[in-house]
Amino acid sequence: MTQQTSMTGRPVISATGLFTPEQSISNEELVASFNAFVERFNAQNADAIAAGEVEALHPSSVEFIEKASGIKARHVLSKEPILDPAIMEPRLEERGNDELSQMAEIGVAACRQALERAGRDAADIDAVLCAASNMERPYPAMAIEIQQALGIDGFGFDMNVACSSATFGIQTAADYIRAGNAKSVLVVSPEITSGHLNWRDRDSHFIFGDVATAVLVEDAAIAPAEHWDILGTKLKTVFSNNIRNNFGFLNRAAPEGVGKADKLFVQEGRKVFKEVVPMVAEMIVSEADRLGIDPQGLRRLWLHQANAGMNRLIAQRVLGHEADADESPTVLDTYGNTSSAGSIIAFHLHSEDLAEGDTGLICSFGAGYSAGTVFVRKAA
Ligand code: CO8
Repeated sequence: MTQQTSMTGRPVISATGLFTPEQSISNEELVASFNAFVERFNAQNADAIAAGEVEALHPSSVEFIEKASGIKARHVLSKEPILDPAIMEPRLEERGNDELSQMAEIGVAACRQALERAGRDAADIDAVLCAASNMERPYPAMAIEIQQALGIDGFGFDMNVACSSATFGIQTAADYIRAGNAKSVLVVSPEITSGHLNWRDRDSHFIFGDVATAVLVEDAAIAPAEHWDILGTKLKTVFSNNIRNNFGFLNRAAPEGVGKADKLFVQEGRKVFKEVVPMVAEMIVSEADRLGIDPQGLRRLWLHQANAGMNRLIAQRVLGHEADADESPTVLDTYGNTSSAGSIIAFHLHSEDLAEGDTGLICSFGAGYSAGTVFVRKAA
């Protein structure tokens, strides 16, 4: 699905917002907790392991995590229980129907910052799209709760495209503006990934972190002077079993599967790496070509934050040389993989220094597979 700017409205990014949980887990803390769990498991199952009936678990390592992924720490909403070898899950108290839900609360915080940065009042917003990997409940939609909390008169709905939710949300918002159906749309991505990460899985326990981002997409006609023109957006999905999460409302109809590992995040990380890098690099270059943009002239790439090695390879294929931290900034070291929020955090934290006329790319990729590109140019 590809759209070009129409005669009706010209979409721009007016501002972004970021909510970062106060608590953070370092690799050292994470590995100490994981290895305590492994020791406990192996001790408790010593006889079965010796008899060959149960496989011994292997310890994790700080060096492996940093070398394989570039991740050094991740923010979370609920640190203590995640690090408790007897729990290894977040604990977030159930909230009543009259209270803001967890996702709405952090989403609202990110939205408020985006509105403030744009000098925009909630009353001016037409729509809220909650675009994230997981929703706290099926209904009312998270977007409607966020809309209500902010006092927005209009409409909202949820959309889930895993790691690409935010870029899919930006294109959807841009399409409303191109079609003249809205002038100001909030795309909010509250990602509480700690809820669906298997903290007992050595292959993936280090990957994810919690965060919320917001992107205010508006018609250029009403946007603040300082904004980013959206030059073009493109979305792509290709089915893959290499990243799965089989959690869903029909699980109770198959009780034998409830609580199994496939109801959390599982992936074949190596295959994802090999298949997604060429797919995304090719997509970026061909979309740049369609828009008449020289990919090698891109001032900055705000890539999805899953793996430092993936980003190094993608940036090299797009720019034609090894990218430095200025050309392809990373937030993986402190945030980990925050699913759809990753490229938006990178944009939020590393875009103010660019000059008028500079062109850059926000790009997501992940489960589905799904990928999205948003080419932007600084207007002022
Ligand atoms: N400590 C020590 N050793 C380890 C560990 C560990 N923690 N884990 C694995 N090893 C070992 C393995 O056993 C293996 O040993 P051996 O060679 O003896 O078999 C060795 O290290 C190498 O393992 P891998 O081949 O798995 O390691 P890689 O170098 O491939 O690195 C990565 C693993 C980091 C996972 C890497 O493959 C990667 O990042 N791939 C890309 C993943 C990616 O982009 N995924 C996107 C998914 S995100 C997404 O779409 C969002 C979904 C929605 C989120 C939902 C919320 C949770």
